[in-house]
Amino acid sequence: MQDTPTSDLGSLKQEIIAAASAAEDERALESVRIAALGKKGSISERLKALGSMSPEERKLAGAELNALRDGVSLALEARRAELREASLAERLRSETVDVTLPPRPEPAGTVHPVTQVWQEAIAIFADMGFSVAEGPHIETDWYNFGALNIPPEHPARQEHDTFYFYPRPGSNDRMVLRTHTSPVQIRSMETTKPPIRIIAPGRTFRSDSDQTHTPMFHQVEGLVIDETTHLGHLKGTLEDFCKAFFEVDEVKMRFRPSHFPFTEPSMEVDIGCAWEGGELKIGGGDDWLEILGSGMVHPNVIRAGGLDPEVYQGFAFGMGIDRIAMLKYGIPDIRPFFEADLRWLRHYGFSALAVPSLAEGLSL
Ligand code: 2NL
Repeated sequence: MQDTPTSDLGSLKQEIIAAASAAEDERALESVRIAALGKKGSISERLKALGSMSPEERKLAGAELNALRDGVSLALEARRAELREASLAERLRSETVDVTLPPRPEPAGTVHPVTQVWQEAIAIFADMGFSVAEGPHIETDWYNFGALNIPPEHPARQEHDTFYFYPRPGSNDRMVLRTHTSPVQIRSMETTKPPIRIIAPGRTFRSDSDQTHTPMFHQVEGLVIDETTHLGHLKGTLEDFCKAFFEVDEVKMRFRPSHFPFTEPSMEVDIGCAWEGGELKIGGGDDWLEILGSGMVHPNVIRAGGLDPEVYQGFAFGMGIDRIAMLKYGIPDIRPFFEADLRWLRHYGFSALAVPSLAEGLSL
């Protein structure tokens, strides 16, 4: 019941504001706004009716209606802000994300023990200032044997120890699958002016197969060459390596005289160990485990690398990655290393997210 544009303005305002307060979301509130201020809204209709009034009446009624429109607009805007804040609060409450949950799906693969130990060795030697060097798997006779002071009649060169092959049928250019990573160090000597501090981790090949040998296996060799490098440096380096690798504070070591064509003198290195309750404990004890071979680089090998043995000397060492992986992680048989059995990999594998580092731990 609308007699004049300005009748019952007070209750109209109350009605609109009550409807705005009752609106539960922004869509409902928008309907309230349209019903009041839209083209055919209750306030708009009254503003239109001003046209049929006398100028004096219109002046008074216009001021009243404008005040009503402004008041209602402010009230609607305030309610809109209130609803917006409430809906944001509700989203923040209901859409929480627990960032501490593990990723999904669960990681499926594991890091192979060979890869793990390979990376552990790199982490340890890199920390001592060594660089990593790599080279080809297919080598010439010279880089694999000749340059290493291994004479033509040496048993290692025999057909039953070494894989020989001819890249082209009927050709004389016989090649070998490298039997150790030493060729990598020879190549480094040729291209690097001392001081040289490198390790060469990689695949190696020998025609051999039983419980402890596979035709393909992995080695890491090290080479240090400078003008005054001596046996004390060799012993200190290898002692630090053993402590870091086996993650023990003290390790009993024995340097046993041996023979390699490429080193003079040559030593095999044993570490103390003990069997306790069916488990191998490394570091102390009355038993010995051979873990690597080492020595001072033979002058003939320094010369073969293009350096003057009257000026330069150094040490070298080599160890089997697969073998020290078996020792450190208690793996009894080498053959499953290369059988790709998922059950074995799940049992002996490592988390891909735990990258070995001296700061965070080698094997967490
Ligand atoms: C072992 C013994 C060894 C080397 C490897 C080497 C390399 C160059 C010069 C001299 Cl370029 N030596 N390597 C030296 C001593 C021992 O390996 O029993 N490996 C499993």
